[in-house]
Amino acid sequence: MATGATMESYDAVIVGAGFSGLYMLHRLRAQGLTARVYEAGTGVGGTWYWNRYPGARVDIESQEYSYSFSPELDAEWQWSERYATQPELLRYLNHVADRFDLRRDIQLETRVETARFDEASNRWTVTTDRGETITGRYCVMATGCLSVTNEPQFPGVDSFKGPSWHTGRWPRDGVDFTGQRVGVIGTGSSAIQSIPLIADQAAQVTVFQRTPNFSVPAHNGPVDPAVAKDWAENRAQRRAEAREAGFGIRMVDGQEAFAKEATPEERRAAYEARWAIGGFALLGAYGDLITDLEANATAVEFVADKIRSIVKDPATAEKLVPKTFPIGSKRLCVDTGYYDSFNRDNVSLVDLREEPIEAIVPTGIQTAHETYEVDAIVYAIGYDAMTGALGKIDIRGRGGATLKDRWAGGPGTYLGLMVAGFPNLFIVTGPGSPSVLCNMAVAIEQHVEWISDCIGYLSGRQLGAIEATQAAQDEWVAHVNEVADTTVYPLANSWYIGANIPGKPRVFMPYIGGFPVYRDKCNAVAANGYEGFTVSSDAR
Ligand code: NA7
Repeated sequence: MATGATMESYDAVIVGAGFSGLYMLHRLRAQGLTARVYEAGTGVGGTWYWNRYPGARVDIESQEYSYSFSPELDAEWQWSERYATQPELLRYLNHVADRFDLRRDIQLETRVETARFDEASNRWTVTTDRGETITGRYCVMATGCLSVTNEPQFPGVDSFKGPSWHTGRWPRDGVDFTGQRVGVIGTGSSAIQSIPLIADQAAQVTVFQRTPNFSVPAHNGPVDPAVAKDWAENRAQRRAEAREAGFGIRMVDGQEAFAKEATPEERRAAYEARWAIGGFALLGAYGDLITDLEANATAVEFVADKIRSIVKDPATAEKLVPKTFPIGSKRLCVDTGYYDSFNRDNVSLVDLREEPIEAIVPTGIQTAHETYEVDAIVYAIGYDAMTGALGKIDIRGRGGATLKDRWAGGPGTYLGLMVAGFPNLFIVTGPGSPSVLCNMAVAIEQHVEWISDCIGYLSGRQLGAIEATQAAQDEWVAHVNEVADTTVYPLANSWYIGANIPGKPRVFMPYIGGFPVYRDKCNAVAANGYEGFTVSSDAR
């Protein structure tokens, strides 16, 4: 592995070797371009490399949460479960890296520290924590939406005498909780997936909940042979259906029917049917659930009743019922036995609204009411989402302007793909694109293909740089907000609006106009000679 002061140049530097970076490398190489990928982990896989906590699995059906670009890859890979586990997803991404011979252009255990645009050469100079300096005509940030952990800031956090882990930085060899008293802080998707499994092992689990979340059953299990057969026979069609669905997920494809127009009996039947299917299906029950608060409230009531019927202790059940935000406005959690965990003798719930955490002390977690003694702490407290990873790199564009300063009031992009003042810098699933509100596999493929086509367009015409215009960017940002405001999404204090990170500007980051609408817009922009961008040759 190359270390020390080198100065290599490539067509593209790609940051990150997860779902995005792997496909980006594959596409650019297929175009005859040279690329270098830097990856901080000791292996490829991104999200699925880092998130090894018990129960970590995808919340979209495995068949759909995978690359579609290679029919051969699709045909040879068999998913074992309806919702693949983290180890299986990591095996898949490693298989992709091997199958397409990607590893020779990926440098692991290397973190990119700076990226600077040189206006004279129209190239990016990138430096790493290993002391390397390389240049690339293009720089692609494939850094992930949920890759920078929200670190615990509680007073005394370092004083705890036992082990503690963030779910997003789980040890490779796993953790044995046998006989231990475990405190889990947070009740997002990571906590909801891991609590039932930790409870299977530990002597006692105390769950510290600041805000209850909506969770629906996964009904996970081995892939139904009929589903596998259907996919094998109709794969192209199924993939096309996912790409035409608003969220890039077939089961949440928009319904014509509206909850507000249905009778209570019809609604109950529709919700029951979708609860029985499991996963995000519930949100697809009616077309007005994410746009109309009254309609949304009918689904809230349905799930609240489910929680009350599953959790035997009424006081605990009531604490678990979300009351402060519409269903779906924070990412719906998909669980296996979460609510039922609270019927176990060894699981208890602490409501942080009643007794906030005051400090972490050597023996445990101290709230306003008491000190809960634990042997281990699991911080399931989420991520600095969507902009966190970009904020960790010192990115400087035209005139030496930093991305950090440009985004001080919230991230501005054109189509989530590029930022005015930062020529030739591409972001995969950046803020302002459907990203986390879409099946990430679908969103990533579309972005990678758009970016590689754009790079092909530029190199085919000997053009040196592409840059979003400020006017196009401003218009897009306004549109992203305008669309968000037609939905219930902005009503939640979610990581979609940066509410989980103290001091982060509150801006609704993903684009909720629907994947097909967004894709068509991106395609039209490209077809019109990259409308909203300026393209220029080197000789200026
Ligand atoms: P999330 O969804 O951001 O959940 C984090 C949880 O941690 C959530 O319940 C937070 O409560 C809680 N939290 C965060 N900070 C604190 C502090 N300081 N004190 C107490 N509780 C806190 O992250 P996940 O990892 O579960 O899931 C991320 C995504 O991964 C998920 O949406 C899927 O897409 C997969 P809050 O709600 O902010 O009150």
